[in-house]
Amino acid sequence: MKVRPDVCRAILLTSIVWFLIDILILFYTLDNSTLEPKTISRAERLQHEQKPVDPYKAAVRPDPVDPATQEALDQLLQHTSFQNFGPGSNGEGVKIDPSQDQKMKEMFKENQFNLLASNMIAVNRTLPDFRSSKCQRDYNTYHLSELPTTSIIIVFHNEAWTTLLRTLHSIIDRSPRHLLEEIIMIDDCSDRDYLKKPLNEYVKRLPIPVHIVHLSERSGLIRARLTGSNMAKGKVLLFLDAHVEVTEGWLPPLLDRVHGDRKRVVAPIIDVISDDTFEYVTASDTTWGGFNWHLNFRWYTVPEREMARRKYDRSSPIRTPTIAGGLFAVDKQFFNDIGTYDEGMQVWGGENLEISFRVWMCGGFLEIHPCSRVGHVFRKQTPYTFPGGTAKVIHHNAARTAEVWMDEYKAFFYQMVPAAKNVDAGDVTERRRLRENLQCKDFRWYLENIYPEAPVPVNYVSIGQIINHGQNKCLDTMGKKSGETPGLVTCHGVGGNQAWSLTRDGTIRSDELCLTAYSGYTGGTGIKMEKCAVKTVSRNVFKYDPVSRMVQHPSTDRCLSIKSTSLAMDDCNNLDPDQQWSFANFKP
Ligand SMILES: [Mn+2]
Repeated sequence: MKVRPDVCRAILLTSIVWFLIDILILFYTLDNSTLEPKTISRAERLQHEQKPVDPYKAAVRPDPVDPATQEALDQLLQHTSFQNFGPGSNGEGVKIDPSQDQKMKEMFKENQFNLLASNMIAVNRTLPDFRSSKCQRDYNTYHLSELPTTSIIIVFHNEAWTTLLRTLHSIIDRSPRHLLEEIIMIDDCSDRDYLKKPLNEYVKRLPIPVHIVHLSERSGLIRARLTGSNMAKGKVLLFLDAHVEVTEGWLPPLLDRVHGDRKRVVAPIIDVISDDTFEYVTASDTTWGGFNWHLNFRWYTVPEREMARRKYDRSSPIRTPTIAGGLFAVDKQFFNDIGTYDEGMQVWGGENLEISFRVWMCGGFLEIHPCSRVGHVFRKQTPYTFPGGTAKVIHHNAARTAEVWMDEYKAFFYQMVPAAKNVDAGDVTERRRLRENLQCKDFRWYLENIYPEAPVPVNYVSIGQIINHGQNKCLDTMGKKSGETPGLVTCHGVGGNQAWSLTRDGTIRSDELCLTAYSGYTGGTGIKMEKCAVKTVSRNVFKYDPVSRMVQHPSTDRCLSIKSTSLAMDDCNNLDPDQQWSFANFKP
C-alpha cells in the first residue's frame, strides 16, 4: 500500500505537537515536585502504590555504569527496605524471632550492633517529631531563606550499608533542601566492597550533591574530617557520625545559632538508637558534657547555675563545657581560624576535649541546642582495631590535650592515668604556638568561668597519695564505687587508685568520688566514698592541720583514723600515729 505524503506530514505534525505537550507536562510536574517536595509524603505515596519501591530509582542519571557494579548494587537494593511503614517505623524497635538468634549473633559482630535488625528496617523509616511545643513554635521564627548553607561531613570506616543509607536518607528527608550545599563522605580506608563503586553509584540517585572520597590509607577521624572540610563549599561545616538519624526540624536551630555568632560551635541533643533493637529513645534535655580526671568525656546533669542563666527555658541553648565530638556545626572560617584539629592526634578519641577546651579558651562558645535532636547508635565497644593498641592511642591523644591546654591541672590526668606518662605525646610546639598566637585564656579561667563543677578542682592544696603514718600505708579507692569504703594498702607512688586531692574547700577527692563521714545507725560515725556533690556539703568537708597532721571532720568533731586495719572515724587524739596523715605535693 502506498501512503500519500500529506498523510505522512499530518501524522508527523500531530506526533510533534503531542510530544511537545508531553514535555510541557513533564516540566510542570518536575518543577512542582522540586518546589513542593512535601505535598505528598513518601509514606502516602507508598501506601497508594502498596508495594515497596525505591523512591529514587526514577532519578537515576543515564551515566554508563559498568555491569558488575550495577549488578552488585541491584543485589544490595534487593535486601534494602524502603517500606517506611514496615518494621521499625515511627522509631520503634525490632525484635528478632528466636529462630534467627544464631544469625543475629553472627551479624552483630560485624559492626557491634544488631545488623539483622537494622537490615529489616527501612532506610527511610519514619520517626516521631520529638520537639517540645516551644521548640516547634520557635522554628517558625527562623528566617530559613537567610540561614547559611551547610556542608555535611561524614567519615566512615566499614560502616554497615543500611545504617549508612539511613543516615543519608534522614538528612535528605528532614532538612530544607536549600540549606544543604552537599554531603561529603570520607571513606577512611574501608575494606568492604559495597562501600566502593556500588555506594558511589547509589548516591548519584540522591537529589542533593554527594561527594565520596575513598582514602587509600587509614587516616583516622581527624585527618579524614580535615579532608572533608578542605573540600567543603558550604559556609557551615556540619560533622556527623555515619550511623545516625536526624529528626524533624533538626538543622535550622543549629544554623541559626552559628549564623547569629560565628564563634558558636553548636551540637544537637544526641538521642539513643538502641544497638540491640534500633528503637529511637530520646535523651535528657538537661544533660551537658564534662570530663573526669581520666580525660574521658562524660555526660552530667546541667547544674542549677546554667538552668538559671537560661531563665529555665528548656528550649534555650545550653552552654556546655565540652561536646561529645561526633556531631556538631561550626562556621568554616571560625573552624580554620582557631586551628581546626590537632593533626598530631591519631585515629580516634580525645579530639573532642581538645576542641572543647580550645573553643572556650580561645574566645568561642560551645552549645547544645535542645531543639535539634539527632539519634546515634551507641555501641558498647568499638568494632575497629586501632593500630598500636587502643590504650596507647587514647593516652597519646589525651596527653597532647593535657600538655597544650591544661597548664598545671594536667597533674590530675597524669596522677589518675600514670601509664600516659610513658607514652610519647609527640611534638606539641605548633599547638602551643597556636594557643599563644590566638591569645587564649588559661585553663584556670576555663575552670572558674565555664566549668566550676568539674571533677578537677580549681583550687587545691594537694595532688597525689595520702599516707597514714601509724600504718605507713596509703589511702586507696581499690577501684570501688560510691557507697563503699576505700582501702589502706602499701604505697606504690604511681597514682591511679592512690591519686587523691585535698581541695581548698576541704574535700578529699579521687576523681568524682569524695570521702564522706556519715553517722551510723548504731551511733558513732563511719567513712565511705560518694559522688562529690556539685555544691560542697558538710559531710564531705574535712580540716587538715599540717602540723599535727590530723584530718578532722568539723561537723562530727571526729578524726580520720584506723580501726584494726581499716579506715574509720574516731575521737580525735593527737598522740595516735594512726590519726596522722600526709598529703603528697602539699602546698597550703
Ligand atoms: Mn558513632
